[in-house]
Order: sequence, then structure tokens, then C-alpha cells
Amino acid sequence: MTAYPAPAPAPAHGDAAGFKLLALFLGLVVCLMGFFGLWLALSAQHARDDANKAVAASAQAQSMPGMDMSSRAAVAGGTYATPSFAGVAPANADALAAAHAAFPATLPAAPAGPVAAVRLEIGHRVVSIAPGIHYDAWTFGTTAPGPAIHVRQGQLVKVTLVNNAPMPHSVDFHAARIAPNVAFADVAPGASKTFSFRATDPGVFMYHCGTAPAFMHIANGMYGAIVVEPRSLPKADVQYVLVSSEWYLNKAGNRQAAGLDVVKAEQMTPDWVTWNGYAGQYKTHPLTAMPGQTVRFWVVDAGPSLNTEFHVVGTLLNRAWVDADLRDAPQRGIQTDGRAGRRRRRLRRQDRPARHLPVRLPLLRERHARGGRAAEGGPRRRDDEPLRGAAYCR
Ligand SMILES: [Cu+2]
Repeated sequence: MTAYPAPAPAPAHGDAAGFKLLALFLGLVVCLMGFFGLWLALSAQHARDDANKAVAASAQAQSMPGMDMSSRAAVAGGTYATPSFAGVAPANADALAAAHAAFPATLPAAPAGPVAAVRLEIGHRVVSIAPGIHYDAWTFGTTAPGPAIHVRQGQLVKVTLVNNAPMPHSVDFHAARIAPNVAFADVAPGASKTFSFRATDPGVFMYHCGTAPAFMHIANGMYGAIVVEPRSLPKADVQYVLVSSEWYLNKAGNRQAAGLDVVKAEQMTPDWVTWNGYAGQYKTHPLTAMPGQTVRFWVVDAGPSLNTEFHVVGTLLNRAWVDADLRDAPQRGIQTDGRAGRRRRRLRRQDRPARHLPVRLPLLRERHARGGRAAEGGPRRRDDEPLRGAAYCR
């Protein structure tokens, strides 16, 4: 009997269809894997491009003199801003404060005639911001704040901006109604520009550098006040211009000039808060008025971030024009007001011989906001003292 191998069973019709589906599925998987691989490759290339751009941007930022971006990188890496340097003072701080030439707070005279020529030269220079404390600032003129500018309502303000700094800067006048993309455009290093605007709105306004990032340029010292005096205003015997601002230091500034700590600026935790750029200068060099005189303060909060709520200890302001719209009736009997970037004008009458203390309020909120670290009014502030103002009237 011959044995024959049993023939292999013919595949059933259903099995054949299953193989086709399997093959189709595997083909799709291969295609998808191919696309996925291509996507991964493109993503990796984009990531490399982004990383290269970030490195280039970081290198550019690092190359800006006076601007320390390293702490921002540290934050990204899980660390924080540099420690506070509030209240750092050398042993001879009192002598340094006495020897310091206080920023001139007296309102300068307005030019006569229909045109007020304003020339601002921009530079980078080391300035003193407190006794024994130095800062590598960017300035209009030679100081931070820049010079107080006084014009009369209706005058044509002709601004000449000269950039002597090694990087682009600009100027933005809040008193101007103008095309900012033209008038406030960047000026290259070594270049200059001229533009004009009509001073139609009376009040006191901030001017500042508007080059991006503007808050860093302001934090580095590029701000000032322009007073547009209306045609008729009650007489004042004494007029002062006060500009408040914050300083965010990347080092103490006592041995080597400090620069900007960007993270502190972003976190609004300044080391120093000043009137006219130097802590406590009007404590050692008081602003004065005689009994019976009317004193007018033109106050600008340059920030760049914190509010200044101006208050004179021991008296009230007879009249106050909040946000300095002098066409409105003034508020009367005001104790305090103010927000960052705003402007305001106050009038008070000195009734008797006295020492008064203008301060920034509210003290508690600012102390909490800064962890009790910010200092104003001198190098000897302890954390259990209130923040002190810088100006006195006598
Ligand atoms: Cu600038």
C-alpha cells in the first residue's frame, strides 16, 4: 500500500483576506514610521535652530553694557536673582552723603519765545545712587534722572537727540502727540536726530528711552521729567521737580559699579528706591521754603514698576492735580496719590517753620512686596524702620 503525503490544505478564503489586511496594515505602519522619523528629524533641526537663535540672543543681551541677563538664565535653570543689597553702606556713608552734590530739584526757567530747544545727549557712565554705591547707568545728559525740562504750554518743543552710547537708544516724550514710530525711533550709536512737537497739554510728564526692552532702559536710568506750564497758574514761591525710581542691582555697587539685575527688575524687588536718583539726598541737603511761601512739587514716578504715592509727613497738600491735568479742578486737602508712570502736580503752603518728610506710600505694601529689603532715604535703614522719604521742606 503506497502512502502519499497528505496534501496541504488549501487556505480558506477568509485566511487569504486576513493576510492581505495584515500586509496592508504593516505597510501603513512602515509609512507612518517613515513620516514619524521625518518629523523627528525636522523637529530636531528646528530645535537646533531655536537653540542657536537663543544662544545668539543671549550673547547679544550679554553684550549690552550694564545689563546682566545671567540671573534670568539662572532662573530658567532653577535659581533666582542675586541677593538683596539694600542698605549696603560704607563706614563713612554719612560723610559721603554730606559731600554728595544733590540733584538740582529746583524747576529750571522755561525758555522765552515760541520755540523751546531741548538737547539730550545719551551716554553710558557710572553714577552714584547712594552713599558709596555706584551704578553703571545709561543716561540722558550726565545724570539719572536726566535734566528736568521746563516749557510753556503752546511752545514748539524742538528735541535734538545725540547718541554717544555704544548701542541704540531713543527718547519717548509722554507730553507729545506725535507719530512714535518716527519721532521715537531708535538712534544708532554716534548718530543724532531732531524732531518737534507742540506742547499742547499742560502738566508734568515723563520722558524715557523707548528702545526695546524699554523697562530695562528705564531701570538703567533713562528717564526724566518735562513740565509743560499752562498759560495761567496760581503763583508759587518755590517749585521743585521730584522723580522717583527704583534700582535693581546685580552686585552691591560699593567696590565695583553695579549693573541691572533683570530678574529683580521683573520681580519688582529693588535694592534702592530714590528721589532724583540718589537715596536720601534731600535728607542731607533739604529742599527749603520760608514760612508763608507756597511750594509746588512737580512729581513724576518713573518706576519702571513701583507706584509712588507721594505724601508729606506733617501736612496736607492744599491742591493736587492727579495725573496733572491742569484743566481739571484740583483736588483739595490731599494726603497722597500716585501710580507708576503717571505724573502729578501738588501745591502746598508752608504755614509755619517745620520739617516735613515727603515719602512714598504705602510703606507696608512695598515692604511686603520686596520682602522688607528695599531701602529709601539713606544707607542706615534697618528692616524694622519704615521706608523713609528723601525730601524735606522747612
Ligand atoms: Cu535706551
